[in-house]
Amino acid sequence: MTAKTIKSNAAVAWEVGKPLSMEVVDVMPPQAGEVRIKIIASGVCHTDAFTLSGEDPEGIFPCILGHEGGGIVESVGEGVTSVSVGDHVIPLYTPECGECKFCLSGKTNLCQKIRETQGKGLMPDGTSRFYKDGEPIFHYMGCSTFSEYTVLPEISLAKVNPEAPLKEVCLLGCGVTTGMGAVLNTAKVEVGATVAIFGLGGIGLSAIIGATMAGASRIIAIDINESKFELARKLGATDCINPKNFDQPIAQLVTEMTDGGVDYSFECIGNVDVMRSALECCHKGWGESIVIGVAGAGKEISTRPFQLVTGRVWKGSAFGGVKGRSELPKIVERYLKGAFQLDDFITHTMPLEDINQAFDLMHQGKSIRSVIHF
Ligand code: NAD
Ligand code: AHE
Ligand code: ZN
Ligand code: ZN
Repeated sequence: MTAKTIKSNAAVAWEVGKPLSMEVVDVMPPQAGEVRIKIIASGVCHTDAFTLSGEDPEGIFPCILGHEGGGIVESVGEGVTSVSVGDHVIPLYTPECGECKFCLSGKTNLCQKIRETQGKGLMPDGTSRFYKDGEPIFHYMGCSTFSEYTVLPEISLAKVNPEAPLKEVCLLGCGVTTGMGAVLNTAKVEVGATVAIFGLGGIGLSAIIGATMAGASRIIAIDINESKFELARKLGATDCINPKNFDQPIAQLVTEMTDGGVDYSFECIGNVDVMRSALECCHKGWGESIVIGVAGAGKEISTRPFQLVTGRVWKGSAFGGVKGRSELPKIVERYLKGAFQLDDFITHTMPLEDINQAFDLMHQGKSIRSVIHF
C-alpha cells in the first residue's frame, strides 16, 4: 500500500528564543530509502535548548526540534530493506551507512553520508517532509522527534528489541549513550583509573555510570547545582564538589585531591572555561580530557600549549563514539539485562502540548530528563 501524506501534531520552533508552538503539520510519505515513524516518546536534551537559544551556528528555523526519541515504523519508502512496518526503532542523529570513508575507517562513528543535507535541516534529496499550510518546515539533526510522525533515512534508524520500553530507551538516542560511550569507547577508562566529571545533567550522570562500569577507583562529580549530587552518588560518584564552595580554582583543587591530577576528565556542560579546567586537572604525562559539551557559536577553547607538551591529551566525543545501527541495539539488550538503569534519569514526563515546561525545568536545573509521551 502506498503511503499518503498524514497530519501530525508537532511542536514547531518558529524562531529563535520563542516557546515551541503546537501545530498540526503535514508529514509527507517516505521517499526511496526513507522511513516514516510514529514517535512514542522523546527526551529533551540540552542540545535542543542550545539550538532554540540561537547559539547553534547550524540552527535553522522554522524547524521541529528533538533528537532523543523512540518510535515504531509506520511506513517505508521504496528500496528499504532493513526495517519493516511495526519495527521498534531509535532515530540516529549520527547515521551509519556502512560505506562512506568514515564508516569504513574503523576510526570513528561520524558517518558523513548525509551530514551536509542534515546540517541544512533537509532530507538527503535536499527537500523537507514537513509542511505547514504548504510551506516547508526544517528537520532537526535528522530526527525531529517533537512530532507525532517524522521521516528519517533508513541509515538513521537503529532497530531495537520490541520488548524494550520506548518511553525509557528513547534516552539511548542521545544522552545516556553519549555519556556512557564517552567513558567506555572514547576514553576507554580502565579499572582503577581516577575520573573527574564536570556537569551532572543527563550526560554527566551517564558518564558516571560508564566510569562505574569501567571500574574507576575515584569518580569526582562536579556541579554548581548541588541537587544533582544525590543521584551522582547513587550512580557511583565517590566525591561531589561544588566549585563555588572553594576559593581555589577547581583544576587546582582536583589536582590536589588526586596526587597530581586525574587520569581522565569529561566536560559535560558546553562551557569553554570549564573545558580548560577539565584539561588542566588531568595528570601530567598521560591525563586525557574528553569534551562532550557543545559550545555556542564563536566560542573557542584555549590552554597553554605546555599542557599538551607535557602529556595531557584533549579529545572530543560525539554520541559516545557509538555506531548507532550496529551497536545501539546491543546497548538496548544490555539495558534489558539490567546492566544499567534509566528510570532514575526520567524526572518528569509530559504530553507534547506541555513541552515548553520541559525547557523551563531544564533551565531551572530541576530536571535530569523530561520525557515527552505521545
Ligand atoms: P544539562 O543542562 O541537563 O546539564 C548540564 C549540567 O551542567 C547542569 O547540571 C548544570 O548545573 C551544570 N553546570 C552548568 N554550569 C556549570 C559550571 N560552570 N560548573 C559545573 N557545572 C555546571 O545538559 P545535558 O543534557 O546533560 O547536556 C550537557 C552538554 O552536553 C550540553 O552542552 C549538550 O549540548 C551536550 N551534549 C553533547 C553530546 C555529544 O554527542 N557530544 C550529546 C548530548 C549532549
Ligand atoms: N551544530 C553545532 C554542533 C552540535 C553538536 O556538536 N552536536 C553533537 C551532538 S549533540 C547531541 O545532543 C554532534 O554529534 N556533533 C557531530 C555532528 O556531526 O554534528 C555546531 O557547532 O555547528
Ligand atoms: Zn542530545
Ligand atoms: Zn557512513
